[in-house]
Amino acid sequence: MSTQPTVEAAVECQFDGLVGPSHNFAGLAQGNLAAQGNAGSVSNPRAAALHGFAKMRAVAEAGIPQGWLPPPLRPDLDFLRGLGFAGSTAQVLSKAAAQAPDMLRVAWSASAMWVANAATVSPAADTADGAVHFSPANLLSHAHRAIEAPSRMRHLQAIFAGPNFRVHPPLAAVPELADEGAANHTRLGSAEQGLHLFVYGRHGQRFRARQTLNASRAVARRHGLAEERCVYLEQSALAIDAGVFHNDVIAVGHRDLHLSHALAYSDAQAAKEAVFAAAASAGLAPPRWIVAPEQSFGLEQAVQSYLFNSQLLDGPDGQIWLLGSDTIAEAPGVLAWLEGLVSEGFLSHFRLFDLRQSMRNGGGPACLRLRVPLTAQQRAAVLPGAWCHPAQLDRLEAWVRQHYRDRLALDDLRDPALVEEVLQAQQALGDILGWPALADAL
Ligand code: SUG
Repeated sequence: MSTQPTVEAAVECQFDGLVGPSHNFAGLAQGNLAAQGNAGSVSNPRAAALHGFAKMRAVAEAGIPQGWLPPPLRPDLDFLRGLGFAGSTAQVLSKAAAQAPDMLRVAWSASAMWVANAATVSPAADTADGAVHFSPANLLSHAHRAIEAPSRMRHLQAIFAGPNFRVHPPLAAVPELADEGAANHTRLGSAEQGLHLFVYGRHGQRFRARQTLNASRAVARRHGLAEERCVYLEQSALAIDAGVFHNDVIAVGHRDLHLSHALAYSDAQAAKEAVFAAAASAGLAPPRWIVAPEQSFGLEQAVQSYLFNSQLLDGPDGQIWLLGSDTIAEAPGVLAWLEGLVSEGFLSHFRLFDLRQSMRNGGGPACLRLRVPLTAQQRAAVLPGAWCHPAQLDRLEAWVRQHYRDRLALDDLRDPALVEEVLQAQQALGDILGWPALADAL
């Protein structure tokens, strides 16, 4: 169903992924140096979730509409049963642990917390039918991420229901259409007019690219974006090999500001020219395109600090501020460059947060949020429980303190008691969200 294009300006809302109770370090993500380096270490799901709330609270307190997206129920027992592990839950877990321990870890992964990979979102102002479009990512590059797609689609359908929204199915799960969602997409421009930067990759020498050009083009097409407003940029294979598994590890943009490292794109000059040409033909002002030169810091420091995985947010003064990971403070060259952005007036200020539980799996501030531009009318149509007003955040925090462990080792994943614990938590979470079907919606 379509609505007339709206003239009311949308505000960019932030929807953060709630860290699931089975947050663990399984080393499943190829090309993600942090995840690989921390494989097998003991995680703290409770701290991970509480870190996330501190970030959400700060954003909400800054006057930015903040929402949350629930984790899917883990383990994905249907996935394990589909692999031929039969019997009771305890039997499925023990057989999988003995015969396919990697698949047991896949089934338990809490990777859905990184909702920048949940979907690509297009605001109503940019779509042909005037609806807000969502394409859940098929996350085909990894089994532990691909199993997120069906539940993600159902969660989005429940939270963004009705004629204002159009939630598509994920693209077909074939390698040619591998799609990792908004982590490889940036919208520049104003609330009324946007330019869409889609970034795809080619395999590096060391690591595979995760996003295909075909997928990006298909998402733009099915969302009804004007062709001349879409630019397709190739990620540099050098960056992929240095641990830039998604483009949001090396570039970030908001409104008219785009920050990237000199080695982000395969041809930096051509990328800039393509964006400027598209802006000119769309009648948009050229963006402020700021590139960190290699002399300031290299790819290694960019990846370790996760500077470009920061959130760029609107301040009350109309200026943009940056919310980053506190690992930035450990990289002097990166910090100095960031301070330069403030002194030169590109940013009003920055704030750094401890997100180390997520960071140890390669997920920074920007990975943890999905940007959804919404008008007031569209915001009113969102499932109310998905908004983070202070009382809702208090409820969620109390829920985490009641249900989450502060220590999870990979060995715990064979424990049937954990399955029961997580199921109870999910049932309670469905009530908090106002969508009791959550616990059944695998
Ligand atoms: O897909 N880590 C995620 C991190 C995703 C970060 N998202 C963005 N950059 N937008 C990934 O690599 C680690 C799970 C593990 O290894 O157990 C993981 O999946």
